[in-house]
Amino acid sequence: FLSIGGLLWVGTTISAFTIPTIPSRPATTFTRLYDTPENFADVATTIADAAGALAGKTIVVKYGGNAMTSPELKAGFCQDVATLQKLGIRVVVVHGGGPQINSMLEKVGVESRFEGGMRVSSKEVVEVAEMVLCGSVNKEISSTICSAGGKAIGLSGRDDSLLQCVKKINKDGYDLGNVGEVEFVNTKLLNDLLDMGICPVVSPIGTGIGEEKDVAYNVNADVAAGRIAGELRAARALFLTDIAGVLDKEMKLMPNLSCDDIDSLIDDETITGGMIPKVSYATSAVKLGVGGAFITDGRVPHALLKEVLGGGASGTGSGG
Ligand code: X2W
Repeated sequence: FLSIGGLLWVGTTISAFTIPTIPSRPATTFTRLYDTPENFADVATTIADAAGALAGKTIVVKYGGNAMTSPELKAGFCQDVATLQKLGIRVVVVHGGGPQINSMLEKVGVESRFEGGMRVSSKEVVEVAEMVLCGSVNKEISSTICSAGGKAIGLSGRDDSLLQCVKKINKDGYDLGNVGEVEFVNTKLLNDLLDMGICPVVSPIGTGIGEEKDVAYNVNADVAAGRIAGELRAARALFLTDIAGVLDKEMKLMPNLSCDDIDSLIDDETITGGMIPKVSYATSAVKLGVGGAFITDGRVPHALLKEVLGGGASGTGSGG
């Protein structure tokens, strides 16, 4: 046969072929990974053990709006999700977007306020929340995970009745409007996607039940994540936020909390505002059988990977 450039001449047919090349990198810029950290073997072993323990298992990650502040953090988070997927860990992302909803409400001149960590939600507020969460925030996260080499699909809690809600009745008596309490989670949909190697990226807008099935509910993203983790009996629930973890009254981190500690910490106002739903629903997830729930500082670059593979929690953990 005759070979000219990239064409291989065989008999009467010409077919394209590629000449195998060995990729070369200039010695000055290329360092073998194992030449870099002195404790490479320790690092590799820690990562392998953590990944091995979670391979084939499900983790639910709440990605809060306050942890999405910079494009670098967002890209790092999505890259971490893709990396965990490559290691065979089944990842569900439940995102928030409180600050993003605030700025859109401001733009359109609609007022809103929070009570006990929940946004009081008129129909108008829910419309804006749905537009922001299911539109720009959700699609940006799912597409960035895909461009980082992962597989993700963005879903609203209204898609295939994923998050079925009733109106949340506030124990202090004020009307929260269309804020949803999640009654049922369509775990089959999530498990089917996970079985296909896809990461569901869920925005916390829920659907009503029965006669109310056309009603949209605004669900606090911590509530949605805690309920999803609990119903999936996930190995772990992680809440990425903009604080080091749960702090005591002297603003010192409480690294471990048991489910029994929570009520008294809320009653004596150590835990307040937006930390209340986070801690309460992390606790109920653990009570439903989730292996452990962790509240972590999402402002740390690659917080997710560090938390899952880094050999220990950095924020507040409960249950394992
Ligand atoms: C939240 C949903 C978004 C959310 C809201 O309207 O802000 C309720 O409070 P973060 O970023 O996790 O705070 N819904 C009822 O929870 O976002």
